[in-house]
Amino acid sequence: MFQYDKGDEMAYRHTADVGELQKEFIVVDRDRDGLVDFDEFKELLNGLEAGMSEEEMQIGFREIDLNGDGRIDCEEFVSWWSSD
Ligand SMILES: [Ca+2]
Ligand SMILES: [Ca+2]
Repeated sequence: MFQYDKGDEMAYRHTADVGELQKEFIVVDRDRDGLVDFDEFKELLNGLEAGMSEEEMQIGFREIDLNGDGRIDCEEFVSWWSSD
């Protein structure tokens, strides 16, 4: 699973607390239905200027969408963010 071999990375994990991530999730979830769909995910990445192609974004979206229902819920978002 996680490899705690880098000190800096570990410190970062501790600063990213779940409350902050839930706030971030609400910002990303623009229509407030409690789920982030692919369009909302795309807007997030475009806002971050991640410079990813549509295809790369789809691959990333599928990686985060652990239960494969085509939408990212808060739990999936938090576990993605904390494992990055
Ligand atoms: Ca939504
Ligand atoms: Ca999901």
